[in-house]
Amino acid sequence: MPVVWIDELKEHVGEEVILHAWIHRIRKVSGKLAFILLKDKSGIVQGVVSGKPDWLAELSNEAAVVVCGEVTATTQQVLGVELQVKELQIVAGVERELPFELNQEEISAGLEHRLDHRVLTLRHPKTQAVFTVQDEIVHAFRMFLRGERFTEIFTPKIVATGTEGGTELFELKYFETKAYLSQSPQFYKQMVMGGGLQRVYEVAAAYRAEQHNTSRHLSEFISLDLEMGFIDGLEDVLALEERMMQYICDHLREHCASELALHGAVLPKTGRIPRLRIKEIAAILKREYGKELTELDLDTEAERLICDYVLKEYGSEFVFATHYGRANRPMYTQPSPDDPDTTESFDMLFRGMEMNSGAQRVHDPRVLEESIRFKGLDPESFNEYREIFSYGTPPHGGFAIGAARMTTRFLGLDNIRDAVLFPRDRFRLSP
Ligand code: AMO
Repeated sequence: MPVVWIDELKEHVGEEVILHAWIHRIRKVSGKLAFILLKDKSGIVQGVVSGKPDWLAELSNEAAVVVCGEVTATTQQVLGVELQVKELQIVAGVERELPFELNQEEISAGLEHRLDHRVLTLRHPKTQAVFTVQDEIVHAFRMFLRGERFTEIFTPKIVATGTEGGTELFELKYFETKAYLSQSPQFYKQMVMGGGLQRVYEVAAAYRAEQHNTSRHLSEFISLDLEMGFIDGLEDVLALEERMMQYICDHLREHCASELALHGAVLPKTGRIPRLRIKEIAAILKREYGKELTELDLDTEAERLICDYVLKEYGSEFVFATHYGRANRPMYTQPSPDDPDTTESFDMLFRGMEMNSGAQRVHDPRVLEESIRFKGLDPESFNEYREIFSYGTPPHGGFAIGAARMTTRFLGLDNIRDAVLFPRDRFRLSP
């Protein structure tokens, strides 16, 4: 007898099959009939139990079971089939009271309580859907880039220096010396690109000692990074991301329709993404909302307002905010030739929030040295990073997307922690 997934049952009408599942809900009806909802990672199906088998009294919600039954067609169920249960074996029972109900439309428990019992929340279809969608986002990211002849790389997360400036570094004891947790694969992805792999990407954890507990920052996040050599300018990077967003959204439409529906999520319209320079944005924000920018940078409110504006004026939920101030971007960012207090940098904003940062990088070793000094840093301490720039490193650029931010925004979740299996923040280090 074949072991099948619940979403394959309709291909087995009239046959006897085996399911590996958990009990979602038990509904006993009068007389000799009971209904049990069975769930596996692919869906939920109704099992019809007739007679009063011995195991029925032992059964509880969330027990792990192996069920054998005949698949019958029905118009009463969304799935179009149900299972006439013949045999059921409880392979692992439930020994303690559940911390919350798992078979209601929502888990009615606060975020912290849910995170304390994170693995159990995965028994809820809506929670599970978040991680299915995230898996497909990352899968699409990889497939798109492989199609563009990018190579996946793996770079160290125990490092000797920070890359992004600022103080958000986690320090650790490394034998007789000090090391840090990597904030970003930034230097390595550039070095490996210039080394000859030309187009590279990485999917890996990045670490930031974020002091503030916000709904969009964590101490550890999965960063979808890429770097591309031989670009003509920033526009090549923007065009690549535009095509990537199209690809990811098409992929989600095709593979995650039911998960998106569970969250009532509507994917954005893709296509041309408006590009607005920070200086233009400053003028728009002042004119339309009376908001002054004090730097060539956007705060949270500015990101939200410009997204509102672009949606209204251009009908796009995405916007590329470009040309951030030189003071506001790290030393590896290419200064703009036509406007030296700005840089060839960008953020992609989506539904009011920054999804990713990126830029054309400095590739001329002399400009790099000057740029490091401009930031008040010592070029000598970046010698290993700088080496490849003396050996034919072409113009290049790239960006990094926060996987959880993208998942959060696509699904309309309130807090980034809902899109991370085991979030790490200022106050949470377990489970
Ligand atoms: P940046 O520091 O802007 O750029 O990070 C890139 C993207 O990573 C996500 N992100 C975070 N997600 C959750 N918690 C955090 N604390 C957090 N910090 C950042 C965001 C952000 O847009 N090296 C550059 C990228 C590049 O230029 O290629 C960098 O790390 O989605």
